[in-house]
Amino acid sequence: MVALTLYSFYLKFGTEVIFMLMFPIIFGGVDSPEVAEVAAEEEAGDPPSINLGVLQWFLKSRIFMKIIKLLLLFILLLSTPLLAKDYTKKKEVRGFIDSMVKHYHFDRSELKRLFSSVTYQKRAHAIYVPSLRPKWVRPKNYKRQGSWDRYEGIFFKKGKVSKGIAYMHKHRADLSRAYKKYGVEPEYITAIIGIESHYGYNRGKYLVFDTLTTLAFEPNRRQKFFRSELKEFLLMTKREGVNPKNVKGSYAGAIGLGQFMPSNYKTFVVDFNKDGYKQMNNHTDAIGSVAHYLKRHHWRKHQPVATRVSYPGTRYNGHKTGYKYKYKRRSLKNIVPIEPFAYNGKVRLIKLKRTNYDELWYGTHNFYVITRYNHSSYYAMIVHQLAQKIKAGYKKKYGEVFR
Ligand SMILES: [Ca+2]
Repeated sequence: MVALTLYSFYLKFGTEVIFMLMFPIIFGGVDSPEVAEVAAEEEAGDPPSINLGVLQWFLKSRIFMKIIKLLLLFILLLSTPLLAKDYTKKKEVRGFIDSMVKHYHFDRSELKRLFSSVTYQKRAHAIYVPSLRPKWVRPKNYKRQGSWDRYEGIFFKKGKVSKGIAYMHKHRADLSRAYKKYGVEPEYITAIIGIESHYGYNRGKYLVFDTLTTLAFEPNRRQKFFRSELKEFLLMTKREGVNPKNVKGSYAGAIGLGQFMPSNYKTFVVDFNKDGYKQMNNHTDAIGSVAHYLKRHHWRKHQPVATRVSYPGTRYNGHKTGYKYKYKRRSLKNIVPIEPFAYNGKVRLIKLKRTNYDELWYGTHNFYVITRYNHSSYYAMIVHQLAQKIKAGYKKKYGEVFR
């Protein structure tokens, strides 16, 4: 009866609503402490002797709740394939499949099977289609902050530094080997893995295939890019012998400890543990790959990344700031490093907006190299500052920092 009602409801309103309604029931909402307590009491005591009482007892009992849960779970299982969308109905997808078969010798029926059951990824789609995003409501005691204060707050929480020190110590053999081979200092490799995946604790829970298919075939401004990423992803899974439906990543399709997009896989991921596979989910491979990536973007060993500078006033509105513009140091009048800074190359001016003032920094060539990982000055600065904090903490805890 319940099943039938729910099923007709499902036909009318679709699976999302049903799932939302059923979620708390199936996954424990009903077993709140209060309910569990009542159920336990009911089980412990004798059932009431009059008939109506027996019925009430049954309705409140755990057996009844279990039956309900099983029923609901059964319906959910039935409707799961219906949650997925058949992308082979789209002409463009059929064209894509044709091309993968023709140019890269994929098995047509295998691809058809993959594309016939894809869960549309709304969160990924909303990145590129603003109208799909939930409207942001300013919280009641919202504090207006500088953009850097906010950014820093996001990345420096949750034990980022202490976990980084532990990570660097645990993986010191691989980090040292990567340093010797690629010349990238261990604390920078560690910091990137820390920012990208929280040292591997958060590699993303979204199916990469579903995400990339959504972004490649639902209307948005970066469809072309994501079609190419989807192609590279399928090629990667073929090369590495993995099931495309088993790879998880971020809500934008980035994979593993270093969050590489599929197109970066072929060129930059290295088999650093020499087991024959390039795996960004393996710590050794990821450490080697992050170092390799920076090296290939011309990281210079032993050179600084950034230093804080002083300037007259509290807000900087002089030269253009950001990683794209570089200057000879002597052309920057009244801008002076706060600490001694042994670097003769051109510098970028990096402005960090605080609530009441701007911080100004010099960014070097290596600072620019970090922006090749993620095209943002704030990103490169957070990597730099995290690396420096990890290095200082490591030194304090273990004595000298290894190379
Ligand atoms: Ca490997």
